[in-house]
Formats: sequence, C-alpha cells, structure tokens
Amino acid sequence: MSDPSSSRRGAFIVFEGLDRCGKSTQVARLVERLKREGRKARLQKFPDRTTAIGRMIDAYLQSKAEMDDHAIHLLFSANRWECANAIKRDLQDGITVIADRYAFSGIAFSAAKGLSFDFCLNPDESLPLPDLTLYMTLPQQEASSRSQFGEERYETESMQSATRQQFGLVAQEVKNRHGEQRWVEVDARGTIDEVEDRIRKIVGDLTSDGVEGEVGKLWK
Ligand code: Z5A
Ligand code: MG
Repeated sequence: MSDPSSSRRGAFIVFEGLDRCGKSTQVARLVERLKREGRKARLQKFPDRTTAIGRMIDAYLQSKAEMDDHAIHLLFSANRWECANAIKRDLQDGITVIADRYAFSGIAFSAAKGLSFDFCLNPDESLPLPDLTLYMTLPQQEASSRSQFGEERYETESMQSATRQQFGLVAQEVKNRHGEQRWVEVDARGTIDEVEDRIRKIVGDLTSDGVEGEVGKLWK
C-alpha cells in the first residue's frame, strides 16, 4: 500500500474501446479490487449522464433528441470539463481515478461521423492527462453478439468500423505527443476473469505505488 506521507499522487487510468468490449465490467472490477485491497479508488464514467449536460447527451444517445454533430461533440467535451477539477483534486489526494471512456472516445466517434480530426481534438486540450489508457480490443462479431448491442445511436456495424479506424489515429496521436507507454492495447477476448487478469498485470505498479509528479495536460 502507498505510504501516505509520500508525495506520490493517485494514478489516472482510462479504459477505452468500441462498444460492448467489456469496459464497464472491467472498470467496476478494478475499482472493487483496489478498494478490497484497502486503496483509495473511484470510478468516473463518461459520459456522466447525471449532470444537466449529461442528461442532454443521454437524450441524444437514446435518439430522444436531435443535435448538430458539432454541438453534441462540444457537449461531450463540456461534460468532461465539468468533472476535471474533481479528478485533479482526487488524484492529488492520493485517490486512483479509473475512467470508463474519456476524450479519446470523443474524438473517435465524432471523427467517424465526418468532423475534422483537429476540431474533435481541440476542445479537450489541457484536460487532465491520463497516466495510462487501456484500449480494449474485441472482434466486431463478438461485440455485436453481446447483450443490448444496437440499442443506442452509434451501435451499428458501419459506425463501429469507422470508429475503430479513428481510434487507430487517436492511439498514434497519444503515443506521439505523450509517449508510447501511455496507450496499451488489451485483448478483450476470453472470460471476464481472464481479461481481468491481463488488466491486473498491466496496471500493477501504477495502482500499488501511485505516480510521482503533477498531473499532465492532455495534448500539451
Ligand atoms: N461517446 C461519444 O460519442 N463521445 C464521447 O466523448 C464519449 C462517448 C465519452 C455511450 O457510451 C456512447 O457515447 C458510446 C460512445 C459515445 N457510443 N456508442 N455506441 P457508454 O460508455 O455509456 O456505452 P455503454 O452503454 O456503457 O456500452 P459500452 O461502453 O459500449 O459497453 P462496455 O462497457 O464496453 O461493455 P460492458 O457493459 O462491460 O459489457 C457488455 C456486455 O458484455 C454485458 O452484458 C457484459 O456482462 C458482457 N461481457 C463483458 N465482458 C465479457 C466477457 N469477457 N465475456 C463475455 N461477456 C462479457
Ligand atoms: Mg460501458
């Protein structure tokens, strides 16, 4: 367990990936395990559908409201900005923050609809920089066969395939700007326990020792 008198802060770990690859399942397991082990950890879901902005996003995703592509993109980003200070504060307080999606979904889904990559990237500039992003990969056929696929707006095979391509560009951007070590692919095939084991090995030191230094700024 980390030494409370040390200057190390909590780690900011993000889970990304296409629909139904198991992000929410694994994020919940990781947070539960860390708490069982006596560490301070919390989950941050994006979109956070509980805020006023989040409720507009929820209505859009459920096709109960229509919105211009640029406008909804900016709302997704605003939804992250309204949580940014709380994330930074918790990291400084030694809490590991585990996010279920982040700015990388924002870029990949909006660019897949045809918005320019730069337009998609810019509103998130200077948000807290994740120390590690785990990108979960699963063949589309397996994802589509999982429960509830197809209920929300972007859950079509053509949209998922375009988004997969954009995630490749996002990964490159993260590695170029922030270093290869910040973006790691995780094979999401197999049982929930098998995937959890893979993730446990990857996040090991970050969640047990915390991180030295300030929280970075995304895309800076
Ligand atoms: N979006 C955006 O456009 N811009 C943004 O900035 C952001 C998001 C942040 C809603 O996201 C949409 O918002 C999403 C991107 C867009 N669009 N789409 N499409 P969301 O995160 O709220 O979506 P969700 O409803 O949580 O679904 P998900 O994230 O796609 O699913 P998941 O979290 O990856 O999977 P899961 O819920 O953990 O598991 C799915 C099912 O599979 C469930 O029944 C599990 O029990 C099962 N499962 C999980 N793991 C396994 C294994 N290993 N084997 C077998 N079955 C499994
Ligand atoms: Mg999810």
